Amino acid sequence: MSQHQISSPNSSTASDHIAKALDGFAIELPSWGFANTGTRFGKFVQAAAATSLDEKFADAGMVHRLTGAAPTVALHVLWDLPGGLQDVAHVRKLEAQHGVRAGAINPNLFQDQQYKFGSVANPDPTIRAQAVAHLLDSVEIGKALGGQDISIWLADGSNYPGTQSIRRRIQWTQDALCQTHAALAPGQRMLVEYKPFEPAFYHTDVADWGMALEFARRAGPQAKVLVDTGHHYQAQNIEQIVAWLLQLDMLGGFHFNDRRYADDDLTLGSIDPYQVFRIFAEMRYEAWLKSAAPNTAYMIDQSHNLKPKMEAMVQTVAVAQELYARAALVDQHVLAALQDTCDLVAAEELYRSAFWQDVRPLVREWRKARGLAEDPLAALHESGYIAKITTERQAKNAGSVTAYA
Ligand code: RM4
Ligand code: MN
Ligand code: MN
Repeated sequence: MSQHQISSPNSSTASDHIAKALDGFAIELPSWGFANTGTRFGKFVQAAAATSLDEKFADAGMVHRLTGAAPTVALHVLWDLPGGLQDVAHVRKLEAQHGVRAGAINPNLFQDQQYKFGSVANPDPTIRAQAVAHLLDSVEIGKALGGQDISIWLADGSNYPGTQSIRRRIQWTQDALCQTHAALAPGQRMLVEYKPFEPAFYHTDVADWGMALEFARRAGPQAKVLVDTGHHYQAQNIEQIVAWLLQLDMLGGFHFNDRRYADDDLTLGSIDPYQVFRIFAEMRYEAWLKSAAPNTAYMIDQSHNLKPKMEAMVQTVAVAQELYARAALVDQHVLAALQDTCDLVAAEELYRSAFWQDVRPLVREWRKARGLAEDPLAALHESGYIAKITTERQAKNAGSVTAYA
């Protein structure tokens, strides 16, 4: 045992740490998480799912009112703004009406028929140009709505060896990202997301953080990397990637979800809460080091096929708050000292104890002090909101599937 004090912080300190951390914690909701989605095998329609952008905003507003931590909604251009810039005025109205703002703008380069063999990396220059035009439209939408991020995920890749030139596709992808970056306004950012496989099953053009990092760096200073927690191979040490990207000032944002196998879109922390804690602990370390929270967007990217949407979203935000609160309990000063003296067991115990602390009573206290529902899930049930939207939407939902996230 070291000479350092490693007992868990006394409860008033813990409650202060947690209150301060939660005051600064916000996580973005995905518009597509409120709509009916499915797997490639089937779509199970939910009577209460949102059937329009208005309903997505209404749902997001409700989640924010219940949790106090979800002030923005990520939008998917094709699903939410099919009219492009013309839809911006409507979004503005919804923002005012529901008390949540538009967040990251997600171009959609994976659904239209012309993208069968790729979008920005399609061998056909006409299709590449269409893809770039959509990226540029998305940048303009972002400017009009005033959000910070254009969040780019490319489904491009190939299914069989030898069928596509990996090398030429690198160049095409780079060209598109450079053109997009050139259109950004000051203060706007472009996030490059990576994913190892699916829908492409042999090679994916932006398959891992190294590729995303290189693409972002070559595109320009306003391009950063987006880490989707579900987009890694099984044994990948995700917090190490997070640490590297923080070290390089290249971590633009997260898409949070959990998984057991691949891109499963499960609820954050449902399979491995310690993984989420470890990621948040790296974020807290960065904030401690620089005395300021990094400009990294926390976003949810989950689309629940079986769980009811509203309940799952409220649960996710609450879980994120709890795990972030636990990470805030790591005493960075003491931990750094223990690391310096290679006091392995004490360092690990300090880290682990923060994870194992049940912060729920303190999070409740914080909610109460901020005038929020102490138990957001219970408050959702008691509010009658679910019953109301089920009645309003069930006829519209019968048989319809609006998106395929
Ligand atoms: C992808 C990726 C993107 C998301 C789509 C719907 O797997 O995670 O971020 O926009 O799904
Ligand atoms: Mn994602
Ligand atoms: Mn995904």
